[in-house]
Amino acid sequence: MASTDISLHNNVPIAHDEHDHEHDHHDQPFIFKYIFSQDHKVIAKQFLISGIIWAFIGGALSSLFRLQLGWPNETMPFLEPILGKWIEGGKLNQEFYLALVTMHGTIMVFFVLTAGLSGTFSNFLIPLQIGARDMASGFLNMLSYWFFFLSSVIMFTSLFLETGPASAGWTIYPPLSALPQAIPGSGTGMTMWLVAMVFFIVSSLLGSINYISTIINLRTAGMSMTKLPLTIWAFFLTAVLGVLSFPVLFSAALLLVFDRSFGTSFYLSDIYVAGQALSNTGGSPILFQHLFWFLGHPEVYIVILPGFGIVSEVIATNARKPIFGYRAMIGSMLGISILSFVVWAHHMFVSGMNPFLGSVFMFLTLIIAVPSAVKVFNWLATLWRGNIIFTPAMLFSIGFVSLFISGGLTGIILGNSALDIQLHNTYFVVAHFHLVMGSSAFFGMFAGVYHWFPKMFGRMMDEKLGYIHFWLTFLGVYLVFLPMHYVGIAGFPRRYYSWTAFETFSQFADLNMFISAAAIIAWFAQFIFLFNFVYSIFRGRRADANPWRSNTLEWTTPIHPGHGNWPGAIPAVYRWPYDYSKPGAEEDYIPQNIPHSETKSSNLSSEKELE
Ligand code: HEM
Ligand SMILES: [Cu+2]
Repeated sequence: MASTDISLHNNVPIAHDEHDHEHDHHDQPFIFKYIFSQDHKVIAKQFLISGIIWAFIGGALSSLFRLQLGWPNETMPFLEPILGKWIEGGKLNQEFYLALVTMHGTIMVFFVLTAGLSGTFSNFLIPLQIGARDMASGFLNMLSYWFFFLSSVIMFTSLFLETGPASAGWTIYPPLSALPQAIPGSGTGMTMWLVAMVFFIVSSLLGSINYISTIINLRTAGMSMTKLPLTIWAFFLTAVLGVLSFPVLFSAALLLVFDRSFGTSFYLSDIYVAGQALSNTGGSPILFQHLFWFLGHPEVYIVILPGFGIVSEVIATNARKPIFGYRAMIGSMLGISILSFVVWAHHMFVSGMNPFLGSVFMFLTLIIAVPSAVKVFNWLATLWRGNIIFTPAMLFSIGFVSLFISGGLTGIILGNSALDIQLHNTYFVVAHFHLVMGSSAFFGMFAGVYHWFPKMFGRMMDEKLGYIHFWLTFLGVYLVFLPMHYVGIAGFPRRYYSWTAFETFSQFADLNMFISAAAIIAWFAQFIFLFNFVYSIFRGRRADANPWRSNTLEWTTPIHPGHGNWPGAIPAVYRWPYDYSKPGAEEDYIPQNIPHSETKSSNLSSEKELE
């Protein structure tokens, strides 16, 4: 706890705490140092490793359903030893197919791209980049991870249920999710999904509250909000979105539990199951859709905002240029965050809502394109005539921008309520959100791992393997998701186990096979990353203190920072984080902790306040 106390006074340089920290660090038994640790850096690694494990599980599930979609007439007896009764006679069970897509979506959106991404980088970077000893509450931070772990265990266990895991899609729309008798996956699997999600929300809220209070209260001397790296702004807004929207999912889930277990009818009315009328009246499944998407849309930005931050940082550092439009970047993130709360019904254009209401949501949705475009132009302008260093992190960041553009464009199409009537629930939507959310958020995460690996583990990841990983993944995701637009426009529906019964879709047999093959290859390419990650932790080249010649504070810590981050006083901050290639400067970067008095020749007239 010592670190937490000290961090509260972090503006006062305290020299004597160095000893305390080192002491603290070495004396702790293994279980407190690595398992129930309160050190934000250890917790970040816990989130990262859990996220990586979940990503491989989520990827494996998608490879399974892509096998079914790509080769619908084949039998796959080689999977029987793994899947048992779910693939009897080599034919994938139809209900299990639904479970696969449900669990794939849930795992990827919540466990990988929310917990794995925010959990890792908010935890790791917030104290290090704002100059704090740790999070505002190391204890709540630890709880946040362990609630996530508990949630993971429950969700994972549900994969092994006799009746299968939840199967109503990651959006768990009732009535399918509300009636345990509807399909096997609506039974215990759905209950466990809901319980797991409740713990997940607790974890997310504990994390977010901590991130917000840390950023507001624990910034080092001189670190004003307008000197923050964009990563921190992004993590801050992500946490605010989480705090405001996850409670709504919580209440939606709670009402669903009531409908399932206590005979209420919040979401149910006039239902017939197998010819029998149920007694529920008065509820509305549309209510659930409103509640779900009130979280669901901000959630997609919870997933992408950390990527915005990471990529801005990596691009500026590796283009050796100040980020273009720093304030516009903050403003656009703010704008996107606010707008993300008023567009949710674009997921419900075909739910029978009043077309007038639809046009309001359409208008608000399309406005998001403006701040999104501001961001894209700013990244491109930062790259423009930069002295670009193509590290793997930089490639993944540029890949992020590319995927964000490609996926964002189709958002503008889907945002038109009239066009969405044709496209809703087709592969066009699947293509849209996999490019803009799935793939680009993953690219942001990869960029972050490659870039901050030296700070996390004191060693470098292998560059060559990084390049191979990047190119296979980059080509892979485009080969997978571009063709999906095409089949989607033709009306190919999502979440269908088998399409062979529809004559009109038989023309897409080859394309489906192609998509599946590309998807499976892209999944295997991730093992290159896994190998590089694990190998480099133990055998990677040793990193020096600031391998990317970056300006932010984390690189002023020792190569292996102890609990408390800086052995001596916390550095003060004098300038913004993007002083790259300043005319007149001796080197092409000036870290944030260098006073203006030391860089007289490169100071601009606007930076008059020299100490
Ligand atoms: C210019 C910005 C964007 C616009 C105008 C837009 C618009 C839309 C619309 C209208 C839909 C509903 C389509 C339908 O179901 O028929 C949709 C679906 C979706 N979008 Fe976007 N989008 C944008 C950016 C994003 C971003 C940045 C993300 C995530 C990072 C994202 C993630 C999703 C997801 C996950 C879905 C589908 C969810 C589901 O049905 O399972 N979108 N988008
Ligand atoms: Cu949305």
